[in-house]
Amino acid sequence: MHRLQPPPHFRVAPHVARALSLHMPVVALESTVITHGLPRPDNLSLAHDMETTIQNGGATPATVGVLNGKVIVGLNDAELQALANASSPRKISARDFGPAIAQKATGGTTVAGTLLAAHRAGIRVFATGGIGGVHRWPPYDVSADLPALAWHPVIVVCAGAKAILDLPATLEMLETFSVPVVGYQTEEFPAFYSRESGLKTPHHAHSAAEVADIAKAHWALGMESAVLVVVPPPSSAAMPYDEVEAAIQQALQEAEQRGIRGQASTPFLLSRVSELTGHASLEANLALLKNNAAVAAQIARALASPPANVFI
Ligand code: PSU
Ligand code: MN
Repeated sequence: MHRLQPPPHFRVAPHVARALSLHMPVVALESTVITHGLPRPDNLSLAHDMETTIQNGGATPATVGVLNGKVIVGLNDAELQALANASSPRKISARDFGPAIAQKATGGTTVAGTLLAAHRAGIRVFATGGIGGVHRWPPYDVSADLPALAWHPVIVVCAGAKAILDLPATLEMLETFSVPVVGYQTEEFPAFYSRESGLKTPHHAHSAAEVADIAKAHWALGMESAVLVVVPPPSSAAMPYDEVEAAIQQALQEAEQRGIRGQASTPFLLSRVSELTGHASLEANLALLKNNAAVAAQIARALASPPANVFI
């Protein structure tokens, strides 16, 4: 694995840089979920819980975020707190880094933004809740997460794409971008809050080691795309598909009436669905984020470990 020189304005935390230089397992985490996805104080406690889960799983967490124009890979506790409590933080996708750096802004990085930062820092595994994708309406609103998955060779562990999206169209576009979608111990493409969606995953894996083998084989071909690992939300917190879908339909209608579009769309829809489901979806969101962190730590360890017949 070649070592990359991080771009100017990047700050890779010393413990993360050390883990990377020793080829120890590292898992990147996004921060739009902290700044825009979850209400306070759940946002900060969730950020800590994900980091602890990754540490307990034997890997080093590296939460990515932008503070005063610095792209930080591996936010420390004080920095996480500053981000969680920032007033009007930006939602920073790939296109937003340049302006945020130049204007010394603060914000949470989306899946697309975190993928870019992880790739530049040399991190190969990233855990998130759900990726962005093709919106149901307007259908030309396609998240920058999708092309970012085409460009950055990172294993992304998620619970599928966010249920508010057009899931069949999102899966099609992942195929267009040559991103393998691997069901983790499932053949069903999960619908974020629900274990079922009625859609199948094109591939599946039984173990973290199998995911690592798939990614190594994919990248050995010279492919530059991500490997998307989809993990169903834990049964204890998952919601029935029909119940979520009813709330989504209503949230979509309200978004249209209120003219909510573009960057504001995903945060609005997710928080409205959370209100409409009596916060059951918030519970599911928190549970799946922690579960994805645990799976990502296992995958990072499998990816870091040398083959069994190699002695060092
Ligand atoms: N999780 C949430 N809320 C969010 C997001 C995640 O609970 O807002 C973010 C993710 O970071 C994802 C982004 O990358 O939403 C997608 O937004 P858009 O559809 O605008 O690309
Ligand atoms: Mn969008």
